[in-house]
Amino acid sequence: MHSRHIVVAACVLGWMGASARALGAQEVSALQVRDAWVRWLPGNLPAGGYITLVNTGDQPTSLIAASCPDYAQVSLHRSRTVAGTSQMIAVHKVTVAPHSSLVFAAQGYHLMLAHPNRILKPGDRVAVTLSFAEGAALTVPFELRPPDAGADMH
Ligand SMILES: [Cu+2]
Repeated sequence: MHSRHIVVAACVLGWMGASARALGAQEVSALQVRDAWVRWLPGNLPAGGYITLVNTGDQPTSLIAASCPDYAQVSLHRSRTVAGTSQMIAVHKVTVAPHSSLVFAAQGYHLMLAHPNRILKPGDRVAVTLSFAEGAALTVPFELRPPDAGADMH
């Protein structure tokens, strides 16, 4: 039923020559963001942001950028262990296959939130806008949790 809905939207678009924005909105409806939180660190240290992306659609979807008014810099990172040393590398996109979900923490992905623009503390919420390759964007509240919050804590 869901995929039929997408086809209908695409037909209307072709018909009316409407903007891609409507298509983006349709694709966002196939995408859910869950368990959005930030591991807050003291002393203005960069903080890691974690989400679970759920793609219920028939097409892959890719997160390509994130921004937040409360941090001057937000990047997509992936942690990995190389020769026994944990490293972070910048990634340009995080792709979620159709009908699957991606748990950021479990895959080593995180948003790196650096240079806070205001004093933040655990319990606060920040609004992060996630941008996808299809031209869609989604703004999601992230809850700030203390430094000892586990990655398995949803
Ligand atoms: Cu990082």
